Amino acid sequence: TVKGAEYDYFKYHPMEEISSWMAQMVKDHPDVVTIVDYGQTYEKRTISLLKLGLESEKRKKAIWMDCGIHAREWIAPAFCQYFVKQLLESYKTDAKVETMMRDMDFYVTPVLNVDGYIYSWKDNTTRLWRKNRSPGPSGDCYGTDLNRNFDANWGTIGVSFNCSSNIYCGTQPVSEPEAQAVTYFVGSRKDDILCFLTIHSYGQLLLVPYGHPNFTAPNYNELMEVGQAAATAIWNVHKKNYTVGTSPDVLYPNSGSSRDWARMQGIPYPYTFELRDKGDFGFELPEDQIQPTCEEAYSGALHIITYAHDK
Ligand code: ING
Ligand code: ZN
Repeated sequence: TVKGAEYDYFKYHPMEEISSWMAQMVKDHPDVVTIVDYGQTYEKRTISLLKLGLESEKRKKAIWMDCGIHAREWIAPAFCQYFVKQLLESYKTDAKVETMMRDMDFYVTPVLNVDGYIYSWKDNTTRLWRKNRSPGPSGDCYGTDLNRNFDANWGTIGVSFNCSSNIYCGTQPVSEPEAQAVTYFVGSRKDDILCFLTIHSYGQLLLVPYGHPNFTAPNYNELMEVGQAAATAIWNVHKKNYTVGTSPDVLYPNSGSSRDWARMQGIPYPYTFELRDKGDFGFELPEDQIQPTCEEAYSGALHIITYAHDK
């Protein structure tokens, strides 16, 4: 296994390397980092997150971040790992990050859709797999879109009931074990979680709830303002433009997303990040763009997290 200091954050890594990196983070920072196993995939693999935080007398708030809900979006797991590395490197010298690590726990899932991620690494023909790997009702097709499977206006718009579709929403809300794991873990901590940041690619977007055009988040204006400020923070790093809005306003509507579910649970600041690029390389973002993409996205995420902490 690779020591934390030797890990190459600016390459894509297969699942086994990400798993041993997680274990290494705990070894390197035993007082700050723990691993929490909080679910199982359809193929019975463990779903794990890293919990980062400093001890506090007070009841802590929390930040949720998940990456790799969609298998082919490889830049997302790379970002979650960079995010962890940056927090761990900066809290000792950056008083603001230290305070936030005292007041809040950071729950970071580098790869949520573990089965799908492993499948996307199998060969050239599976590289662009998106969904999980559970078989459909008649066993003739595979995969549910986990970001259409959450209990948020499930099955009403921007989904397919055909299991060969990339936006197949499953047989019922939260039919999939990966969605169940998030629903249970986040649901049982919803009063403490301030931000729910779910990381995708591509498109350079910051999406706010809701994906269904008939509903508006109670703090929609605030979400838009904070999102715009985060987009400015992103722009300031490498001059990349990120568009802020709801999915129906920016692209097209959808239902059953984890972000919408989080807002319906009362979590005040849920955002979907769509990282680089805008389609030149799409899901196959070259490795030389991992570092700048992570740098700018870190700046945007930290802006949202700081706002939520300070409010
Ligand atoms: N995009 C997300 C998806 O679940 C989304 C979010 C929804 C974007 C609707 C735009 C419109 O489809 C990706 N890239 O997975
Ligand atoms: Zn996605």
